[in-house]
Amino acid sequence: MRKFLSLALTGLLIAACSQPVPVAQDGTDLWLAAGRSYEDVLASVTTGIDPALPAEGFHIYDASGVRHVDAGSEAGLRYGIYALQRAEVLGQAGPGMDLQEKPFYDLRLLNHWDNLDDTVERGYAGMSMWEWTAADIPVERIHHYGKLCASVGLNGAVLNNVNANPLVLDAEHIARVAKIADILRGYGIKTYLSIKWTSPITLSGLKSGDPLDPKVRQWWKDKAAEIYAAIPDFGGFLVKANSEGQAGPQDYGRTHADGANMLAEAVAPYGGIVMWRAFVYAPTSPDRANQAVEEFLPLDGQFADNVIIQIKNGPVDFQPREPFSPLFGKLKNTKMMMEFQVTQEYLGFSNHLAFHGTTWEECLQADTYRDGPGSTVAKMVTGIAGVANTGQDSNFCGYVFAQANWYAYGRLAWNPTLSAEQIADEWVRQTFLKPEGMKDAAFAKKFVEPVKGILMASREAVVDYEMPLGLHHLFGGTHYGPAPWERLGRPDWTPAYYHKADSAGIGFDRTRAGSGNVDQYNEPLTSTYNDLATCPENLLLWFHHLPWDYKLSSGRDLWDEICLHYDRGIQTVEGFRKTWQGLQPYVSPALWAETDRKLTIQASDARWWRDACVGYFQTFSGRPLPADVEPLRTPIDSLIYRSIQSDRLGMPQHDEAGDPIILMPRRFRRPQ
Ligand code: GCW
Repeated sequence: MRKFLSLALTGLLIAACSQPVPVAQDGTDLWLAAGRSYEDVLASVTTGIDPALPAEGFHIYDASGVRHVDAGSEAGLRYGIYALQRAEVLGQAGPGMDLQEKPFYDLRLLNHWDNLDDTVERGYAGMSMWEWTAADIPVERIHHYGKLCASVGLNGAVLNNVNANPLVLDAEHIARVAKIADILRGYGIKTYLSIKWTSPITLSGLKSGDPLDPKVRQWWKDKAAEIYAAIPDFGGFLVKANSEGQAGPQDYGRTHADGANMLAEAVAPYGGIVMWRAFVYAPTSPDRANQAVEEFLPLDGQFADNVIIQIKNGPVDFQPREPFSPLFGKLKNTKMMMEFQVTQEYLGFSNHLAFHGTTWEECLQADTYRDGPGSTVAKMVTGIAGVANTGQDSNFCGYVFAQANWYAYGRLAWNPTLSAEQIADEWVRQTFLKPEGMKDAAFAKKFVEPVKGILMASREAVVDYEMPLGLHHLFGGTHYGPAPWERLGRPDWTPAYYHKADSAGIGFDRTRAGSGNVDQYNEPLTSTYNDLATCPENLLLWFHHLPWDYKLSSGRDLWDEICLHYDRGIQTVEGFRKTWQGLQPYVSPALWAETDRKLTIQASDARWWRDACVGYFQTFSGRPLPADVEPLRTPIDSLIYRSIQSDRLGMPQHDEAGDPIILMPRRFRRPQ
């Protein structure tokens, strides 16, 4: 008996000892958490600058038992060392390693929508990471940011919001920006600024902003000289003009080309560029999705060489799913640049787990057919920008899984042909430390694979519970929660403009019989989208207005299918929660608890979305929910016209249980 007991105890002890012990981490290292430090990797190799290599390219190889990293420049060398560090973590740096790379795009930028009062437009990770209002710049954080950008190959940062404050160009701010640029330069990052069109008027009292007025032209030339005196390698300007109330050349009867070329002339002597945004739309247009092509196609070929048109991935505005912007397939004699949104303005802020690797892969790989088959969006653009999700939070992004989008963006900017799955794999292995006492293979199987599974399914889950089958822009004012009922105010800012639900059906008719948006695409896409038989189902209601009983490929009615998608979104997030519960033994308690809370919120928000959208659309369809979906949690009468309580900075509030704190409609609220 005694012998049996001692054997059993030994067994228990062995079992206890082989339990993985999670390593404590708080997410502040982001994806540089695992592996050797940059300095250690650098010290362990022989480096050399080889002018024959591309400027930002590198070559890692072994010769006579020595590991070499050669590069075309200091920046290339840095990328090479980080590539080696990553390869080590991924187990791809064994003897005989031979890796030669160069970036696909020369321009790989982050756009910070940071305001000079330190608020961040669509920022969900605290106030501006540049700390504009503080006495001095946050040196340490900027170094950290520089390392993170360099580690994924990003080489440019626009520091301020496209809704720009003219004061960013006054002497005091230029001096401050120069200090930031001095740090970023050390990481191969160029500094850029967004400008306000009316700056000459506000800053120097000029009477006009007419781009053909010699005084205005001279003002910008002088301003460029002043900036370049302080920042010799300044990158140039990003411009939002004649868009959402911002002034622009059209106010003076001039074109986008007149405006962009004037600025281009001012920065050209210094090698600067102008990134001119194509995000323009007027409330009077019957289809917002048509307007970029309508405004920019007639100007094709009229832009100066150092102007690049920056185009959002979709024709409306960073929705959970949009087709690619047709402009990518139309401009032939104008440089184009991609604008992705890393910050999750429409995908649950920093509360929802929504990995954009798949969103961007879908867009970059889409075929525009501009120059025949194989004219992918990735090949049409010559640069890439991502609206950053960074803030003062110690982990930069609000929480650990939001960092995956910064990482994915950087990796795709370096190589747009990488797969989302590979990027997800890399990010998980670099970000989460393997528990002590756990074998690599066990970690891969028990942790990396399931987390990768969550990442890969996450964006589609958001599409399902927010706006499936091509529905879009069903948001309330803050762009967090659902408000399909909203129809007051500027029409193209209301959900009703986009879903067009009525008793006959739902969806935006962009066919030839409708807004004609399909004609902005090249064949065969025009026909594919126009024809119901070939239109991809995930874009069905983007391009078509269909009756509730329209039969889908599943054999089910549209109404049932809509309900099933919303339900699937909820169930997928419930699946993420369950998976995450099971991963607790492998993750730092801090990171585990943070993500657990976020997933709880996400699951509750998913139900709120479903209740609001299905409940509201049901008032038109008049049909019951299909039998196999979860019943609505809250009846539509208790949700309609209601929104979530938000804090001063617009961050949504949830209660202890993770449920959204829903406010009574304004007119029902008691007077204070
Ligand atoms: O997505 C919309 C946002 C605005 C933003 C604008 C833009 C910076 O809601 O906050 O303004 O697009 O991209 O200019």
